[in-house]
Amino acid sequence: MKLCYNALSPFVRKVRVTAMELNLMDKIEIVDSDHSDMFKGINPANPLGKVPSLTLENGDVLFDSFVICEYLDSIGSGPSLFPAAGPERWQVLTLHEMANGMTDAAYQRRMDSIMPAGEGSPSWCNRLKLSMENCLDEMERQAESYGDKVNIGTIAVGCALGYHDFRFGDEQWRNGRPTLTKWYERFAARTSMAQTAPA
Ligand SMILES: N[C@@H](CCC(=O)N[C@@H](CS)C(=O)NCC(=O)O)C(=O)O
Repeated sequence: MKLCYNALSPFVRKVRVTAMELNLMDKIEIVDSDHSDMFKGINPANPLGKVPSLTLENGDVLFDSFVICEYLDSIGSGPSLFPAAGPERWQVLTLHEMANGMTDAAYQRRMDSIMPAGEGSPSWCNRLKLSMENCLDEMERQAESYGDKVNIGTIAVGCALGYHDFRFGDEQWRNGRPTLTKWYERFAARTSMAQTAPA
């Protein structure tokens, strides 16, 4: 399988963490994305122009990161990262969606900051920042319940916080969020997280 990839993308990171937790990395070939023209998109295999995408042996192309993670879960060894049924499934998928949405808001803010002069929107970026802060507050309320769970929800939270540190480290999300801080310290030390951290 070929994973179209970018070393700094938090969405690609989520896929790599998932693949490592499921012992699948040796079945995945990494293909670099195309950065020749960011305005045409960085991945020709995906009509949206985004990474990640996963090209299967039969030529089928999967995206986005959530679909790829669920596919990997269906073929991996190791405990499933997607609860099969019942309330736990919906809790984990909703947690994934919150963390992924926070990552998406952070990514949009980052893109806005590198747009040509005059093309950004400070008021829209403030809205995105508020959404990120609300998600962090909700994560702080929930963090006790994350415990040592490794599932697609907690992986997405780990990648969201890692991306926050990477792009918005000066905003210091740890301030006033001791439970989340403690949880993240442990989670970020997992081999899958440590080996995929953006440099
Ligand atoms: N919802 C998508 C988001 C993917 C995404 O936004 N990827 C960014 C990199 S972090 C990208 O490829 N951006 C390039 C572009 O939009 O041209 C997913 O979960 O895979």
